[in-house]
Amino acid sequence: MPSQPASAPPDLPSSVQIVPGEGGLPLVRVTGSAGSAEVYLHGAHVTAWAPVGQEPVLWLSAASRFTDGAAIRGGVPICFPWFGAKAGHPGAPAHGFARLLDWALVDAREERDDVVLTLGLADSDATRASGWPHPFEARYTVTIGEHLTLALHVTNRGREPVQFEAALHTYLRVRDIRATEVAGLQGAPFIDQLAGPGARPGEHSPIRFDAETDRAYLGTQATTTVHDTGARRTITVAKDASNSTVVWNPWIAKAAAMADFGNDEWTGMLCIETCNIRDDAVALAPGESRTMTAVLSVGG
Ligand code: TA6
Repeated sequence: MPSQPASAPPDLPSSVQIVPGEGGLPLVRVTGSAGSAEVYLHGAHVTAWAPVGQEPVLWLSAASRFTDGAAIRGGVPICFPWFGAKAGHPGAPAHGFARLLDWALVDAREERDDVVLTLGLADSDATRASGWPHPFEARYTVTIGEHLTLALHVTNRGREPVQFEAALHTYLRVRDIRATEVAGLQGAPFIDQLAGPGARPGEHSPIRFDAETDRAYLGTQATTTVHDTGARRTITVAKDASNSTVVWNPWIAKAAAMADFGNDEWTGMLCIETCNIRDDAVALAPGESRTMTAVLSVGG
């Protein structure tokens, strides 16, 4: 998909550099006093984050593509303005166009121990060509430090009401998914995306993994805690203005079926996705905005 017109990058603080990344794609490299990160303008895609003193928190496939028209495999893909396949548009890209387009770096600044990047995307011939004709403006604020805060702010710039889905499709690194437990979603009903429509009743125990797992929890604002027992650490994903959480691990067969996913990489990752999808899709009146936020933290 053609890129958005590049805008002049802002003045950059010394903690921020724009360098050629994988595939020659522009990469914003952040080395802050409390944490470091890498963000590609392609998809406004955060591909790495680590608080100072911590192992990397995000997972990135060694087989990922870094080319126009393809999503980076890992990090935090932005799924917008739809999640999964676009109903009635078999040719539309899965998970929307936001992760396939170049975003503009609108601002970069230091705020105490954090570095705050703001990236922007607006409607264009490319977005309208994907079967979503709506004027919009998106701002994505990435705050890098002891925590990683991701805030997706969408404004309806059209004269008609609009409805959209959004997901911060976060790939977390874990030592071994088979020794990992997810707490916080107990009791929340979920749709098992592998078993077709219809919500399953909530479960009373934390989630453990022994097969491909693809669950959409709807109507929940809960913080999710990943207990990575192999690494003896926890990763929490708190959220604001998000009513859905997706939990996904492809396991063996699905991993082997993806060209941009190493056959053995499934053991080292888990997606905890901060979303508004399906019944939780967002409706905006003309001129109205909504911000969905995820906050990632690492604990002992
Ligand atoms: O969020 C889970 C999911 O919808 C899975 O069904 C799987 O398709 C995954 O997203 C990855 O999708 P992608 O289009 O990035 O390959």
